[in-house]
Amino acid sequence: MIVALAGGVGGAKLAVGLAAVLPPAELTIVVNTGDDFEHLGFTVCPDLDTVLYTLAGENNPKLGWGRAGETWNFMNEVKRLGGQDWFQLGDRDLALHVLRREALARGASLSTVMRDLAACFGVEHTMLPMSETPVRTVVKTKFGELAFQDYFVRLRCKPRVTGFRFAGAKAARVPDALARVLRERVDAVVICPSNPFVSIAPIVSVPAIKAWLKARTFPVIAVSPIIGGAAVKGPAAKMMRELGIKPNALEIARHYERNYGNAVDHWVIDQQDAKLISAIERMGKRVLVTDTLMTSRRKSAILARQVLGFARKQINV
Ligand code: FO1
Repeated sequence: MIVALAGGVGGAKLAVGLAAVLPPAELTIVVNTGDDFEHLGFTVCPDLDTVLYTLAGENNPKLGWGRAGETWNFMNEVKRLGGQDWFQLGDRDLALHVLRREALARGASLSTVMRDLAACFGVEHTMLPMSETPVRTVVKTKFGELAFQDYFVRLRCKPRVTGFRFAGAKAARVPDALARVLRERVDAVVICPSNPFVSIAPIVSVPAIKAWLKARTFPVIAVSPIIGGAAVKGPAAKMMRELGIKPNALEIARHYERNYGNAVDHWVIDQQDAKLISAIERMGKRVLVTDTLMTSRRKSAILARQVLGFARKQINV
C-alpha cells in the first residue's frame, strides 16, 4: 500500500500520476482539509475537490481549482443581489456543494460524502480527508490571524505571514477507512509536492497521523514543492522568505527535519536543483534528481513511476 499525503495543485497532480501507475487497492490518497471553510452556507473543501476533479479529469487547469468548462451565472447573480462574490463558485461546482451540504446535514461523514461523489465521477482510487472533524488552517500575520481562504483568496496571499496554527487539530478524528490503513502494512509514504506550511503541516498535525509517522517502519519519500528557488504555484516560496527561510529544495528538507524530526527519509528534487544533492545527502537522506515539473498527466505518471521505483529501492534496504 502506498499512502500519498496531498494538498493543493501540486499534490493533486502527483496523486493523478500515482493513480495512473497503481491500482486502487495499492494507493490511498490522504488529502488536506485545512483550507476548508463555511461559505454561503456550504462547507467548501478545496483540496478534496481539487484532487477529486483532477483524478476525474474534470479539473480546470487554467484556474488550478474548480471544474473545467465552468459557467458563472450563480456567482454573477449572487453579486447582483449583493452577496459575497470574492470566492467564486462555478455553476457545475455548485451542484457538488449543494449535494455535499445536503449529505452532511443528513449526518453523513465527510469521507462518506467524498467517497460517494468520487463514485459519481468514476474515480476508483481512494481519497480520504485527513480528518472527519474540522481542522482549519489559521494564518498568523503581524496584524493578527486570518482564516486560510481570507488570506489566500480574499487578500490574495498579500499579508506577510509569521506562522500558522491548525484549529481543531487536537480533536481531529481520522476516517475509519484511514484508521484501517494506519494499522495495515504500508510500503511507503509519498509526501506530494504541496505547500509544506498549509497543505502538509495540517495533515501531519492530526494526532493519529503524527503518531503513525513517528512510529513508522516504512520509508517516507518527499517531493520538493520548490523548484529552482520558486514554488511551481502558490505562496510557498513567499511564505518561506517571510519566515526567514531561503526558498530552495535544501531549505525545504531542513524545514521538514526541524519541524517533524526524522519524518522524511529521502527526497525527490528537480534537476534544476542538482547542485543541492550533496548538502541534502549530508543530512543522511538519499536524493532522486529528476524532472519534477508535472505539465501533463503523462509527466505526472512518469514522475510517479520514478518516485515509486526510488521508494522500492529504499524498502529493501
Ligand atoms: N482560489 C482563488 O484564488 N479564487 C477563488 O475564487 C477560488 C474559488 C474556489 C472555489 C472552490 C474551490 O474548491 C477552490 C477555490 N479556490 C479559489 C482555490 C482555493 O482557494 C484553494 O484553497 C487553493 O487552491 C489552495 O489550495
